[in-house]
Amino acid sequence: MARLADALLQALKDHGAREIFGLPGDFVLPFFKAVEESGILPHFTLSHEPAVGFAADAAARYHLGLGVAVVTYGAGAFNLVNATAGAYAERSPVVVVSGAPGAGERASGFLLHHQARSVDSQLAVFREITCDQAVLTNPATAPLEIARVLQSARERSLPVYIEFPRDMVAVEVEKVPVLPRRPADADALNECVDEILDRLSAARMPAIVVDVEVRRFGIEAGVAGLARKLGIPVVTTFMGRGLLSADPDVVSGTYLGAAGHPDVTKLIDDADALLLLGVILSDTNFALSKRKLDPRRTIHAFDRAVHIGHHSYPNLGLDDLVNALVERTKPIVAGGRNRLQPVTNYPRGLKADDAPIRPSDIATAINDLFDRHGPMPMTSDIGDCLFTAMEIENTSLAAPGYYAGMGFGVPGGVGVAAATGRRPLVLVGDGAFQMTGWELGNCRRYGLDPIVVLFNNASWEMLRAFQPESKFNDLSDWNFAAIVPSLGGHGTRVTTRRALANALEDAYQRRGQFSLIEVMLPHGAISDTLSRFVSGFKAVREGSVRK
Ligand code: S1T
Ligand code: MG
Repeated sequence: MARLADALLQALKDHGAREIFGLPGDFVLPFFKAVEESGILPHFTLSHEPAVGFAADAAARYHLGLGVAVVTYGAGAFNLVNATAGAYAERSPVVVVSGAPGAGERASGFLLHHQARSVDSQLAVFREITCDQAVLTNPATAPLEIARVLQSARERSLPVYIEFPRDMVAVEVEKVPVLPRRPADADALNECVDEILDRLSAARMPAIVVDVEVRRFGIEAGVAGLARKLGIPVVTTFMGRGLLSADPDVVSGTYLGAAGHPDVTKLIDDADALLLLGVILSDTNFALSKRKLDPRRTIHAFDRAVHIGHHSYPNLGLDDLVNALVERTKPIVAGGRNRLQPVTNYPRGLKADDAPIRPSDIATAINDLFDRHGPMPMTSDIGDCLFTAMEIENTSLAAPGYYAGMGFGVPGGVGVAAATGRRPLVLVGDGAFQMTGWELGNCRRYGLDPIVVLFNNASWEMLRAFQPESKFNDLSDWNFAAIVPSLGGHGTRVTTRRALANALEDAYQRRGQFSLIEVMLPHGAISDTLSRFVSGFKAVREGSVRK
């Protein structure tokens, strides 16, 4: 027997959580006390709940365990809705633990502070954006409910919701078990593998596309091995950028349709069989395709199902599928078909002169930095910084490439630093920095020293690219580098390529405090990738409006 709070914390740890991100409030104070005093998991508090959610999400994306976000009822949890929605969209297993009113308060007859409509409005909202929920009101059933919910998070790699009434913290409960993994049906798996291998071997120009589920289920090495055995090239989606970064020999690049490297686009658009592993079929991933995805040439494994042509295999985990494919595939023999071809060349050798900085100069400078010192884990916000990231070598990256919600980059980087002990490089635009950049002030407390590259164009430039006539996209110059010392960091504002290269090297050498490099971009300067993406997107949109 243990107190429910300790049982939950131990269960989180047993299911792969490594740390807790949170922001307390009165409804969750007793649970937070248990977090602090039990020491079962280390905890990090941040300044605003969206950042708590982004940090937990990015931590999970990096360490492949569970991310945990602990917040108070109502005002806290509703602030976490957008980050949880993003985690759902991008398949990140974040466990939301929210404090809640106790049984006595519920029956008091008063409206409770932080209550929106009914006491259970919050639960109703989170039902929509999590894959499983538990409200811990019954000590007899709580352990099994927690076990089920945490298993759902792991099995589906999606967020879950646990509501913890504040009068339940000290009730005694049984230990929370770890439920056994549900194995795939062996016959179904065999038949599915046969069918996939038949289709791939009959194809002349097959290709593999990978997206985030491949990472979430820890099978990047398996997929790389499969690609080598089959001799089939691998391409990541936009959302899947950074996958298989340890296996550069198998990754041809990132598919961006009309906005991407033409050879990579050709590999996918001309393929006569496509194996889509863990791929989110979203507009950001596929809207710029010349060809619609044809079910007859597509094998799509996603969300525990495999769709081949016009039929489906339910309840097949992606990890089971890939492991079985690897096991059943014979390595290609010398002289056999091997179409592996890393085709993308990333820019290197920045000319360190007094010319103004363009976004692709930042990519070049970062490639040079990584060549000198080895790659750093990256997070990026949405904005031209993420399109510029496509010009950086395929290194590990966490970014909202599908959901496209701003504000992820900085708190995501703080989360990665806290959770992994590694030093991240964060890419962020000035608009997104206005949302969550403040969170850098928490680095000092925890001894974190990320490097932040801020793309300051004094503009919502991505919006301007879509709608150039609107003046509301002009932002003012906040002079972010000057704010940074008061947050405990080191700030440098750079306007030339020489200063950029120097600032990156200095930041790399400076340990013990965060560094912010505020890169001043000339008016209207956008990356080539974003420019191609916007014209492609407009063409698709106009085409579909006309239809
Ligand atoms: N609010 C939130 C939370 N997420 C969003 N994606 C948006 C609004 C809409 C939006 C964009 S891109 C963008 C906005 C406001 C401008 C981003 O500005 P900044 O960070 O400075 O980057 P850059 O100047 O490189 O564009 C999306 C995609 O619709
Ligand atoms: Mg901007």
